[in-house]
Order: sequence, then structure tokens, then C-alpha cells
Amino acid sequence: MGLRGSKPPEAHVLLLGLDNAGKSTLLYKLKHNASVSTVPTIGFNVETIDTKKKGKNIAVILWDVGGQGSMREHWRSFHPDAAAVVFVVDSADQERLGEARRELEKTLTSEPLSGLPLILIANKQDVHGALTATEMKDKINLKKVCSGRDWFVQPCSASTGFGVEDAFKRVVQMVKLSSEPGAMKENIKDTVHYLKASSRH
Ligand SMILES: Nc1nc2c(ncn2[C@@H]2O[C@H](COP(=O)(O)OP(=O)(O)OP(=O)(O)O)[C@@H](O)[C@H]2O)c(=O)[nH]1
Ligand SMILES: [Mg+2]
Repeated sequence: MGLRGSKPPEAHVLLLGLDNAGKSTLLYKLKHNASVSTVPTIGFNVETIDTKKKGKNIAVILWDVGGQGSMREHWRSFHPDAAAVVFVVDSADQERLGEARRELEKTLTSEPLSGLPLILIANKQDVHGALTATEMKDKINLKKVCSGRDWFVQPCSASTGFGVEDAFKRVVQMVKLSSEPGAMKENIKDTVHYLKASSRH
């Protein structure tokens, strides 16, 4: 047990992926076990989930950043504090798989993310014709894309809840805890202010 009043360590986890992949649906399924109807995210959503890692309390802070083209330039501002990347892919949208792979590769070349674990969510498994997790792994050539880091592919349906808890357990297991919890770097703060201001207009 921690000291009274001391905050548990925090792990910032990025939820990234193309627009329509199901990031926000996944976030709210995880946080509230609710199926919410989402709109495309302009800016970001953030939720904290308190849990335990190796018997110790930790707070997992999930940053769900909009995936539309215009939003992707902001992903980078969320990289410095990240402890893991969750990349969500629509397994039923094979037409955009190449685009998803390119964005994933671009994301993983970012210096602050080097060596961090990657959890790939093969989402929308409830849709007929969706790629299986194994097919997804092979098509994205994940072994190569993720060389030098831990990775895992989780089949999931954010709509039905299938695989959602398993995905979160895997994140908690693989996440790297920061030695300096709680400190949000200045550039993230700036982006947060900017995105909040833009979403008001
Ligand atoms: N069938 C099915 N639909 C899903 C699933 N997950 C999400 N969706 C639907 O996909 C659409 C997009 O979901 P969002 O969660 O808003 O997608 P997003 O990744 O947050 O998109 P952006 O905010 O634009 O980046 C919504 O209509 C969801 O209901 C799933 O597992 N199965
Ligand atoms: Mg969203």
C-alpha cells in the first residue's frame, strides 16, 4: 500500500488509428462498459482507469486522439509522455489497411515512442468478413514494423465488448511505468489548450 495521500503511478497510453477505426467506442466501452454512439473526434478524449499492476495501484490514462487526416499532425504532441501505444484498426475495412499501416509505421518511427510496447487492436471482429487477428498481423507485417519493441495483436469488438477487457489487461501488462509520474510536458499542455480552443468554434 502506498503512503497516505500519495498518488499512484500513472501510465499515459495513446489510442491512435485512422478515423472510424473505433477508438472512442473502445474508450467508452472500457471506461463505462457502455455502448455509446460516437461522432468523429475533433480534438481528443481522455479517461483515467484505476487498476493494479503486479499488486500495486496504478492509474492508466487513456488519450483517444481524433484520427481524421487533419488531426493526425497533432498525434506527435502526445508522444513524449506515452508509456504504450494502442493502435486501433478496422478489420473490416481492407481498403484502408495500407493507409493504416503507413500511419502506424510513421507513428512508430517517432523518437519518443521508440522501444515502447505496441498493442494492435484488430477491431470490428463482429463484422462479417473482418480480417482475423492473424491475417491482420501478416498483412501489416507487424513483426517487421515492430522490430525492437514488444507487440501484441488483440482481436476485439468495441461494439459488443468482445476482447475489450483482454485488450486492457494486455495494455496493463505491457505498459512501461514512468519513473516521474504525473508530470505532463509543456508541449502536451500547449496542444491540449489549442485543441480545446479549436473545438469550441
Ligand atoms: N460493427 C462495429 N462497429 C464499430 C466497432 N467499433 C466502432 N464501431 C463503429 O465505427 C464507427 C466509428 O467509431 P468511433 O469510435 O467513433 O471511431 P474513432 O476511431 O473514434 O474515429 P475518429 O474519432 O474519427 O478518429 C461508429 O459508427 C462505431 O459505432 C465494432 O467493434 N464493430
Ligand atoms: Mg473518436
